[in-house]
Amino acid sequence: MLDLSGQWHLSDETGQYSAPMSLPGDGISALRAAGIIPDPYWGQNEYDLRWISDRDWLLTRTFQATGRNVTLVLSMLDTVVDVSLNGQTVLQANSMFRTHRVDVSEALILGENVITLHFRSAPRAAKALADAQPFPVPFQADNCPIPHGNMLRKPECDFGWDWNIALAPFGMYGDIRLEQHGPRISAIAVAQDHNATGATVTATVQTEGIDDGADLRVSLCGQEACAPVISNTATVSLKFDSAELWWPAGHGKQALHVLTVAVGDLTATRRIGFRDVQLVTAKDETGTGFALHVNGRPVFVKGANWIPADALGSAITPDICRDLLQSAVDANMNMIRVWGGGRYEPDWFYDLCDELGLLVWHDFMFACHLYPATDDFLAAVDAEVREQVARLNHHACIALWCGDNELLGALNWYEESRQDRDRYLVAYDRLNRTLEKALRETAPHAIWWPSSPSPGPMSFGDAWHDDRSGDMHFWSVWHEGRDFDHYRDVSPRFCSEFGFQSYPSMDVIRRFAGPADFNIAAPVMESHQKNAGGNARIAETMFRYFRFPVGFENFVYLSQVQQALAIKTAVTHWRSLKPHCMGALYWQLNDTWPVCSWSSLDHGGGWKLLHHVARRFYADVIVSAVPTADGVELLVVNDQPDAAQVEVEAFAVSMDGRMRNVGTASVEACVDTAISALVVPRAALNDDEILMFDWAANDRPRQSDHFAARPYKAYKLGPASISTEITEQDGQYAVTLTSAALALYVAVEADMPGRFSDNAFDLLPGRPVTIEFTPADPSVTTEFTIRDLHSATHHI
Ligand code: BMA
Repeated sequence: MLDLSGQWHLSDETGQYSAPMSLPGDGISALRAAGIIPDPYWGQNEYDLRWISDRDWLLTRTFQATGRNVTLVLSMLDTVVDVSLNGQTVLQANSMFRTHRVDVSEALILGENVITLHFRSAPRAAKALADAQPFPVPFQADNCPIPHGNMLRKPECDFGWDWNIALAPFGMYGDIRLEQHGPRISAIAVAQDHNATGATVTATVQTEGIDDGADLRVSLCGQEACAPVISNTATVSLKFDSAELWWPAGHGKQALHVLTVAVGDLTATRRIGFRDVQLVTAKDETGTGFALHVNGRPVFVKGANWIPADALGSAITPDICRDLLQSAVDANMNMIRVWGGGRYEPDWFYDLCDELGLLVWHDFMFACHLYPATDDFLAAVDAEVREQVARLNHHACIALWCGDNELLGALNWYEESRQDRDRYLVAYDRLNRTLEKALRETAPHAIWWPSSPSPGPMSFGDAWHDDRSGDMHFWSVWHEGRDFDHYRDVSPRFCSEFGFQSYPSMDVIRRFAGPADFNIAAPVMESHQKNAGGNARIAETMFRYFRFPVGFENFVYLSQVQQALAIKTAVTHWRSLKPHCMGALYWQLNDTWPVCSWSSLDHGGGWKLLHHVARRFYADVIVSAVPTADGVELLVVNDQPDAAQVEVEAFAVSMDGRMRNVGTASVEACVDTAISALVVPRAALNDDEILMFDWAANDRPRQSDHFAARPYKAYKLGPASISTEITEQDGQYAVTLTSAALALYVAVEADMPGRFSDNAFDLLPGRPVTIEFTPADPSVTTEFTIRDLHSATHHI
């Protein structure tokens, strides 16, 4: 094996630019590192850097070869690339979603070789393919300033998205190596069958160059079995009477075991977890449910949608992703949805999800556009699905495979498909059948879901508004401007997308804008908002619920408060509908660059206020406040494996912080359904009081929340005069906050990156709260800023 990653030489087609470039990596990051271009994420630099994608780029290096019979292996090659060896073309690649393996023995010479990767301009290649289509295949022009991304098997969001910078980068983010010809284990499919008597694990192994009759051994957890290889395939089953199970986070341990395959001198391993995942779509009086059962236990799915960890491939590292995924688990999530407009992630990403107990809903990589249905396109898709499913399906984390993101809805979004729906529907179905068939043939045990959202197989209703069946994308609050209460008007079976935008935190804004641009109407701020009308929606929503914030920094803070309030409203209500509703995945976990978006994690991994609030609303035991005709009902939701005794206390709290008990309850909270603990009658609260409630389950620490019956702007909050006491030990800070009156959504901000133990909490007089701050760099002194709802919206 000869690893060809490392230093290469980059130049453009005209010879104007040249720079060193390291693989794996992307060309834009290489130009930046060489000082040829400025930071693409700063200010409005994006627009001045689009030229990069409009030309071809060449990457070259030399290497010494000592043997001739070799295969060139390339993965995550982005995207339309002619590969030549000593001037001879050996590969014309056109998919980032395939591994390329080519025999280069003919072109290789003993001694020094020159290898060149000629990256074709993605926009030009996409345009040429669009022109060659038998009929127009429209794409999301509103969100993608670089056209025709739907023609290429490359992350769609590279062409722009309603949260992404549009740079159509190029590069290689996987492996590049030469392998000596010879026998190899090319794929290992692992199927599990669980029943009352135990688990059977079946490994179907594909080989190359292994003689028929060779003995192939599979071992796992101390057991071993063998089978002969016939026509380069062997199937071996192992039966286990008892096995330590893998559970999603919050439900048990993430037990993982190494399965080893050996044949002749070759060995290969896969790490698996014993777990049984079923998608239960039972018909009921409402429609068709959507519930995941893991190891026989219905699991309420809590999580968010995953987009690529950065717009530029060089920045996507295991450390960055580990931090983002760890934050998901720290916020009590048990699933992420790898969204179809991004990419299939490298193996290590799924290893992390296995270890952290994060189930993965995996879309195939199609989103929001219409797509070609030509034979060559479908053949490429078929090969892509077979490869990706074979590579990933053994992972414990993989819960289900979904055909695409929003392709059914997209049929209504374009003039062409509205005019000739039959044609585009047939094309859609050809693509969808190709995906389903390739999945079923590669991994017959895998769970297939046709599209997201979808009412179910062979159902084509409006899963954006009809909540009766399947998974739903509920966007009416953000995209249609409905109020937050509208989240309670729907009862999804499983909401796989819903979101509300906020501004990135100030430390992130400072990474792309100077103080002169700290204004929501400044062109720099508008260029870091990719959803048309997004800033207006944020501001309009503030008018609806809050007094207008004083100054830009308070605007940023309040945008994060209202985002948290929106998503909390949805999740706490939908969790209380369990088991009618069995999952909530908000849009979106992370950001690809510093931008206004629906994310709960800032670019760089910092926690927005929503992420802190998510940790609380995704906790295993919560109390959900739901307004009814006569008051507010407090329902206890318990996602622990067992029933819990939960003590609930409710208070009417006036603006000066005085509390009156308005109800106490002790309930046995079962796991299947929410239990009504209390109804606080409307008359129990005065107009100038809000409802606060706290609860404790089985002697665990008390949690609390509040419910304001009227918009916050209607309450006469007073100055809370919050005082702080800060101590520091070994670079770790403790901040104790004390208030003189009721203080809502108290947020502590640090002037440097780091992690707070909590944020966006309420304070009451006489009840100080201490939170911890772990700075990313403990050697630098941190300054803290305190905000709360009153101080953010009043000059005094
Ligand atoms: C969804 C996603 C994305 C988009 C988001 C916000 O439907 O699938 O396409 O970024 O909405 O508009």
